[in-house]
Amino acid sequence: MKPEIILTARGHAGTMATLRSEFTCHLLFEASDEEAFFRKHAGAVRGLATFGPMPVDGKLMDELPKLEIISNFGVGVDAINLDDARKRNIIVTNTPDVLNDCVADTALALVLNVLRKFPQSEVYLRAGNWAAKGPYPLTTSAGGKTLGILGLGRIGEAIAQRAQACGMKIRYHNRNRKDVPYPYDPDPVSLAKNSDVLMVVTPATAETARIINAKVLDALGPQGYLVNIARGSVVDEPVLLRYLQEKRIAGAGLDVFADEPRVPPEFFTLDNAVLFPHVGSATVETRKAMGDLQIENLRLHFAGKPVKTRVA
Ligand code: 8YV
Repeated sequence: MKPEIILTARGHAGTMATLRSEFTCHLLFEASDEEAFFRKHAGAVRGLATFGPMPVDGKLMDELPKLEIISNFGVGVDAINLDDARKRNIIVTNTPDVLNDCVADTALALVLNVLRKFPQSEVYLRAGNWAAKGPYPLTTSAGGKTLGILGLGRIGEAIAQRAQACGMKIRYHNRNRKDVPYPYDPDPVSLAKNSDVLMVVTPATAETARIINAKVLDALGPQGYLVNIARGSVVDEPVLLRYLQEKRIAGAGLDVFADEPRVPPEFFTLDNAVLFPHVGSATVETRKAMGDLQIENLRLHFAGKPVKTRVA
């Protein structure tokens, strides 16, 4: 008998095929009547494969009395209430490490694109402006600038390596100082003050909600840039929008937003922002590796073995 699991959203084709071959999968995202869906499957479901921002809280866990494991596709588990899971002895797993390089590539791309305005310069060329109006205006170099990393974990370290290859200097702030060769700042405001580009990599938790606020943006200042590849919730988005409109910071590179996939349309008219549709880990290779790890955790658990990447 294959263990029964619920899938909250559609994974990529390979992940879906493997999940379906090893487990009896119930597809929540295809259910037209969620109540009826839960009535039908709740009694037998032992696992939840989660994808994306759908909240998984105690209420949902209580609807699934046999739930043993929540296996998330992605490193960020902010959509899952970890306290509620812990209280119910439900294991939560995620997919760390396999996405570090890809997300760090995206972070560096945002730094370069926002400083050098490559996307805007391409639009300029395609509009025929090069020949008509002359060269694209000069932009800002990355080399020699300081990148302040808020949340120097495994992804942050991969970003630091790449940024150093571009000649950038690194500083950081974490709750606890680390044994790394980079200068430490005791809080986000000091980090912003000492940085040309503030890179937000910190996980989204109750403590980090809107940690990037007016004070931090004031410290970053009119020559400073913000890059966010973490979660939209760590930034006070309306304040950021206003600071970009009023040029109170120089620019922003954003891969994440507060209410994805909805992005406030006021962002679309900004010349000093580069906006990506949450593509941090979105390559075929990385998404496959993430799916494989998500499945491996389910497989190990249902074989009675310890999972590979349990969330602490
Ligand atoms: C994915 C992510 O876009 O790992 C994460 O936390 O944000 C991304 O890699 C997301 O998990 C897709 O569901």
